[in-house]
Formats: sequence, structure tokens, C-alpha cells
Amino acid sequence: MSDKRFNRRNFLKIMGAAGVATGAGVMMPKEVLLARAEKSGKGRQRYEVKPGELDDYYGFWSGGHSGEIRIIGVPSMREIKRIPVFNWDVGTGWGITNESKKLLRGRNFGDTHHVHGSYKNGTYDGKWLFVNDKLNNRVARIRIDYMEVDAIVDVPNIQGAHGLFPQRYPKTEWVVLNSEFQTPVPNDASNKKAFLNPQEYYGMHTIIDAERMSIVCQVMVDENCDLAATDYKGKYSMCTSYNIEKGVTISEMLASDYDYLIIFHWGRIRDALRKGKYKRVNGVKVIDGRKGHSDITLRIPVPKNPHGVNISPDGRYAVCCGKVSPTVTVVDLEKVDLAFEGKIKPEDCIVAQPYIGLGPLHTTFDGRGNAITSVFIDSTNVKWNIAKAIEAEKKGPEEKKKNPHIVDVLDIHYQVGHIMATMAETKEADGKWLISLNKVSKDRFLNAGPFKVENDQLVDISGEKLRLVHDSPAYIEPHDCIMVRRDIIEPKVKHRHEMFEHPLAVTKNSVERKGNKVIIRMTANAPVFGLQEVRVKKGDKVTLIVTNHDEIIDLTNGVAISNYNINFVIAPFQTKSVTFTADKPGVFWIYCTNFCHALHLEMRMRLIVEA
Ligand code: CUK
Ligand code: CA
Repeated sequence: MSDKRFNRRNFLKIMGAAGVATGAGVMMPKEVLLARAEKSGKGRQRYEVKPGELDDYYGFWSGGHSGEIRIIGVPSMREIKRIPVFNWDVGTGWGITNESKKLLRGRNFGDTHHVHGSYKNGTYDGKWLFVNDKLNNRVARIRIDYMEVDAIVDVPNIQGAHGLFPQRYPKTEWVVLNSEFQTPVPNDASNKKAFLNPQEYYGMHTIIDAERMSIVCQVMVDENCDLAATDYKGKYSMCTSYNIEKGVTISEMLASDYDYLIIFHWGRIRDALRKGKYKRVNGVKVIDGRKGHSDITLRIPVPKNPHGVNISPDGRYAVCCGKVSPTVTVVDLEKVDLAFEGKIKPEDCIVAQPYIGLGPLHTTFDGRGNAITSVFIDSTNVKWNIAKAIEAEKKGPEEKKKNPHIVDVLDIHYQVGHIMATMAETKEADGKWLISLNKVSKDRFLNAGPFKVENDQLVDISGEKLRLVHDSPAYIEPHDCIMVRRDIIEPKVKHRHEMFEHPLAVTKNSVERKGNKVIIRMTANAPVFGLQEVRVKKGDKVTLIVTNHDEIIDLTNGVAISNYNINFVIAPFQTKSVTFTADKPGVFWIYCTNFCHALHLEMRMRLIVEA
């Protein structure tokens, strides 16, 4: 606990140095808020999933700098599978086979933060997942039927590809992606002045075509673009910005008392595209969305260096977390319509700014009018009522001081980043479970060395009070997750590949030579490979194509070549290929790595490389 105090003190020091008012007047010590939490009215859901039972929700977790996505069963918190996305994964051959290399294009690391599903009419349609790569500025699409990546798009003109959100209504045609780091545009050192002058660095709100996985356009702004959201009407997307100062150091980024929630008007973006109001930078249509240059963007001032923006499931409110301000800012999206028409000022869209705690980062919803916000410095989950916050704001400062909006405060362990409730990013938010993605686990697990894992805590939110039910270690470093009802996903997920979806699917075993190129086409059917030996010459360029012909569910074969650093698996009816140079002469066993049969160990063949 002393560490937590240290953090709190440090944080206050930074804020003091930056001259930040810490919500004086409405601020309450965490202990006072916690004392309000009674013991009654807690959720009583069963979270144990017994052997043979299945979970109620598919959880999709980002893997942070591991570059992957994980599938976790909720409420059991059992990790079911990892989907390699931007990373190497020998277990599936991702990053090694020709199929994965074609998508990764030589970059085998990534930094995934925000996984979201494709939508139809405000809820998940079970078709795709999308995830950002903050490291190499890409977006990957995962097809849910196979739970595999099927497209990756590179995004030029940006760095720090961060907040990502799909269109929610009427369906996902666009996906928006924010760039957290401002850069010169174009960023190639050609313009010497812009290159060295941070005042000429820009942020981008990129729009991606979900079907084609190509870039529709980018809207350029002065500010940085951090977290992203889309509304439930298909009218707006948005970003929080914490660096309207265009600072390049912490103190510069903290100079202003407020930053922005920037709202992007999709109708006006379509207009600009139609009328050709853009310039091309690195082949991408860039629309000017800077303040004073454009009616496409609306800036709502939000204190201070805000982080998450989340939309309430009724579609009415955007909730921005203050991060350096202990408040959240509630924006009424119906008023945003009026502000875009110039009938009211942007700041008049704010309907409440309740006190939450020190370091609010992200907000989620229970579908019953309550929001739950993650509070990093206080290490709490704070449940609060949106309507009560708005009402108190109307009544004035005396009422606000009583913090009538606070419903419950839960101590978590420790330092929470994202928070997410089941189905909370849809109109079907069901208020069953919540995950607190804590950045720090400290003493919650057996000590396994100085590098500690994260702690994902499961909270029952079905009652009035929040009930912590389970600690779950998470390998580095989930940032965000979604939890989707099983009935939406399960019917869409296949047990086998469509064999002929892969243009190279093998039905007949053969070895074909053209000059020094050798193509080996081979089937795998446990416990035998279709060929017993293959002879090539040293220096040959060998392509090995293998199709798994086993139709039995779960009968995966592995293909590994001794001393050739080749190792991948193929699921039933799947085809994978690999191309390599046979640069070492000798006898090399090709063997099955994935236990497939009582005679699995005998499932092997020789690659004979003649000198
Ligand atoms: S960010 Cu990590 S805690 Cu990338 Cu969504 Cu907020
Ligand atoms: Ca700032």
C-alpha cells in the first residue's frame, strides 16, 4: 500500500508543478468514498466454470507489445487461444510461412492496444475483429470464422497508431484510427523547416475501408489523436487529444489547463472527398481538419490531458476521462448536432463534469444507466450514475460537492488502465461482468522474478455494489479487451478450413523441378506425410506446400525441418507453404510437431540435400 501512496504523492507533485487545480471543492479522499461501500446489494453470479462447462462470453484481449490477440473465456478467465497478429508464433507458424510473410512484410513485431469487433445496428455481427499496431502503424483484420488474420493495412503519414474504433451503425464500413504522436506531413525530412519545428507536426484521424482494408482518407489536425470512438448513428467519430500544446516534453504537454475532445463530422468528410477538397500525401487523400481551416471538426475543451472516450450504450453521451484532472467530462451528442450547426458553443455540449478520483483513464457501462471508470492513481473502479451526475451539475456546486453520482468504489490491485464490462461497447450492454485490466500485480501472485505480470481482475457487476471475484495473471501487456456474448460468436466459428480457399491446396503429392527451383506438394494425414523422401541439390530454392487432409476436428499436424529453422502447424483442411534455400547438404528429418496419433513419432520423412 505504501507504493500506492508514493504514486499518489508523485502524481500530486507533477500536477502541482504544472499548476493544475485538482478539482478542489468536489474532491474527496478515496477513503471517504470507500467508506460508503456497504456490504449489501452485491452481485451474486456464479463465476466458477466446472469441468466440461463452457464460458458465457468470448473475451478478446489485446496483447500489447507481444503483438497478439488472446481469446479468454469469461467468467472462467481461462486463456483459450492466442491469435498471432504482428508477432512471431512458432506454434502456428505465423511469421514463418509464405502466407504469414505476405501479410507481415518483414515486420514481425507489433504493439496491439485496441481490439474491437465489426458491428451491425449497434451490436457485434461476429464477422471480424480489428486491432491497431502502435509500433509499425498498421491495422490488422481477423476473420472470426477461422480466428486468423486475413488482412493488414499499412498506414502512412502517422506514428503512434493508437485509438481504433469501427463504425457502429448501420454497419462497419469504416474503421477509424488515431495517431498519438504528431509528426511532420510528409515525414521525410524534405521540408527542412517543418522537420525541426514541432509546431509544424500534425496528428491524423485515419479512416479505413473495413471491407477492402484500404485507406479512405486522413483528416489532419494540429492536435495529437489519442483514444477513439464512433457514435451509434453513423454520424460522428472522435478522438481525445492530450497534446494540443504540440509539446515535445512532458511539461510542454501539460502546459494548457484543458485539451480537446475532437469530433469528426462524417457527412462533411464525405462532402470534402466528393468535392476533391484534399491533397495527396504518400498516395493518401489528406483533408485539412485544423481549427480555423475546416468545418469538419469540432473541439470540445476537456480538462486535462484526457485519455479514454467511451459512448454510453444508449448512444447519448460521450464520456471523457480527465487523467490529470480527477473528473470525467460528459458530452451530450445531441447537443453536438447543434454545435456543428453553430447554434451553440462547443463547450455547451458538456452536461456534467463529476469528480471521480485521481487519474481516471477509461469508462465502461452496465446498460442500466451507470458508468464504471478506471482510476489509475487511486487504484479503484468507481461506479457512478450518469443521470445523477447531470442532475447535480444542473443543481449547482453545493449539490455537486456531495458527489451524489457515486454508487460504489472498489479497491483493485493495482493501477488500473482499461476497464471493460460485458457487451459494454454495444447497445446490448448487459451489466454482468467487468474486467479491470490492472497494470501492476505486485504481491498478488507467486514471486516469479523482478519482471511482474499484469493482473486482470474479474468483477461481478450484476448487483448494485461491485464484487471482486477473481485475480488472473496476464502476460505482457493487455491494454484493452471486449467481451462478446457466446451466441454471437460461437455459431460463426468453423472447425475446419475450406480446403480450396487456398489456391495452392494439395490433392496429389508431387515434386516438380524448374532449374534450381523445386516445388514439393504434399499431403499430411496422420500418421503419414504424402511423401517419404525428397531429394534436392545444395543451393536449390525449395518451396514446400502441405495440406492437412485429416477431417477429424482438432487433428492438427506440424511440419518441422531439422536444422532448417522451419516450424509450423496446419489445421484440418488447411494449407501452408514455406520457401527456403537448401544451403546445408545432408539428411534432414521432416517431422510432425503436433501430437496427432499413437504413431505420431513415426510421422516423419527425409529431406536429402545432395552436395
Ligand atoms: S491505452 Cu493503454 S491504458 Cu493504448 Cu487504450 Cu489506456
Ligand atoms: Ca495537454
